[in-house]
Order: sequence, then structure tokens, then C-alpha cells
Amino acid sequence: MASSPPTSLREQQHPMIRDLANRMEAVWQEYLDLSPYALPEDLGYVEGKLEGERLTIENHGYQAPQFRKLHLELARVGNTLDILHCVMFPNPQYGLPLFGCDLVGGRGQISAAIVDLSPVAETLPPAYDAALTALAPPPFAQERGLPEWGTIFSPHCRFIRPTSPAEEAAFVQLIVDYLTLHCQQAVATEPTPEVAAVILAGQQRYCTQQQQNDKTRRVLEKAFGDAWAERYMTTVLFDVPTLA
Ligand code: BLA
Repeated sequence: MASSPPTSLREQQHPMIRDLANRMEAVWQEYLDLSPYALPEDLGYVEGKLEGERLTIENHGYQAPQFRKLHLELARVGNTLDILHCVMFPNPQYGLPLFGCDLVGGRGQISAAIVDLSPVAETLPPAYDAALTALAPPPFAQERGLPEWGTIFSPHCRFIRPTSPAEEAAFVQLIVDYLTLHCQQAVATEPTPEVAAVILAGQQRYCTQQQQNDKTRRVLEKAFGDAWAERYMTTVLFDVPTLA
């Protein structure tokens, strides 16, 4: 199943996905001291078949002192489904929330665009709350309701279906604003090893809930089978570290 990428997938993807991928990597490079993160060897670039259409997944992994894993995934099913998935997992010595976003679309229309800074404790650190409130993001025409497993998200979570290129651009900017705020907060945070167990428990809860997203699981199961989907969801998308 593993092979090497022909050309960068993002060049073929929906413009909102391409723009966001480029801008997120630029923010990471601006603020963080990046080094490569090794994904399981056979899972960096993968191809499968979903209902006769080719599913291509391209993973980008980095780490930084504040983050044990920065994961940006681009995926495409034939010409029908385009996906950008990103989660930033802090090192457990840092009392930081989880940044996550997902763009899902097909046939030229993004149907789901979600971003959040999700707390690993009861609430977000106060500096985050204040800064996210101050962003005062614009209203979007179609707000979407969160699924049942979405209890992990903060009150600042935004989930929409963009209705125009202007809304797509505004939501990309909102994601970049959340990401920039997060990187600025992260580099200003000192490690506090005594919080590691609590932070890990919070990350564990986040991953357990995300693994219940049947829409993601179904796409992966149909292309690669149940066992592969389970391994992918628990080792690449939402793996939980143990205390070293
Ligand atoms: C929704 N995710 C979806 C949908 C699909 C995927 C097909 C349905 C689209 C829609 O309802 O319009 C598929 N997403 C994938 C796949 C991958 C992926 C295959 O990332 C990766 C290979 N999902 C995340 C993260 C968040 C997230 C980090 O991976 C949030 C921070 C959220 N995706 C999310 C939510 C939904 C969704 C909340 C809507 C689920 C629902 O309405 O039931």
C-alpha cells in the first residue's frame, strides 16, 4: 500500500484546503523550532480504493519543543472527497490545549469546516479565553451543530459550512488566527513536568472521543478495511502517548 508521492496532493485539492495547508505550515515555520516527526513507516503516504475510487493520503509530521507531534494530513478520494486534517499534540510537560481543525469537501464544495482549541483540563487557560473572545470572529451563514462525541470542544469551537469564497477565506483566516495565537502562547509557556499526568489524561480523553467519529472511520474502513482503519485512527490520527 505504501508508495512515494507522485506530486504534492495539495496542488490538486480544493483551493480552501490548499491555501490553509500552505498558511498553517508558514505559521509553524515562523513561530516554532521544527524538526521531523516520524510517523509509522508505512503510513506516511498511502493509497487505497474506496468504491472503485482511489483514496490518497499524504501525511506531514513535525515536532517542536512544545509539541510532541504536529500532524497535517491531506487526503483525496478520486474527485469526490477532499480532506485536510490537523491536530497539534502538546508535549505533556506543557499545560497547553489541543489545536484541531478539519476541512471536508467534495465536488467543489466544502461541507464541513471546523476549528477549535480544545482544553485538556476543565477549561482553557485564561489567556486563551481572553484572546479568543477578543478575536470576535464574523458570523457565518451556515453554522453546523456538533455531533454527540463533540463534548471535548471548547466554547470557542466553530463549525460551519462555508457558503461563498468570501466565507471560505474568512474561515481560513479564523483558523490561522487560532493557530497563531496558539503558537504565540506555546512559545511563551514554560514546561512544568508535574502537570504531565493530568495533561496526558486530557489528551487521552480527546483521542477517545475523536475515535468515535464514524464519518472518518467509515471512509477509512471502506478504502483499507476495518483493521487498518482502527490502526490508523489509533496510531496516526489520535494516538495517546504514555509517560516516559
Ligand atoms: C466530519 N470527517 C467528517 C466527515 C467526513 C470526515 C467524511 C463528514 C463531512 C460532513 O459532515 O460534511 C472524514 N476527516 C475525515 C477523514 C479524515 C478526517 C477520512 O480528518 C482523515 C483521514 N475531525 C478531525 C478533527 C476534528 C474533526 C481534528 O479529524 C476537529 C477538530 C471534526 N469532522 C469533525 C466533525 C465532523 C467531521 C465535528 C462532523 C461529524 C458529524 O457531523 O457527525
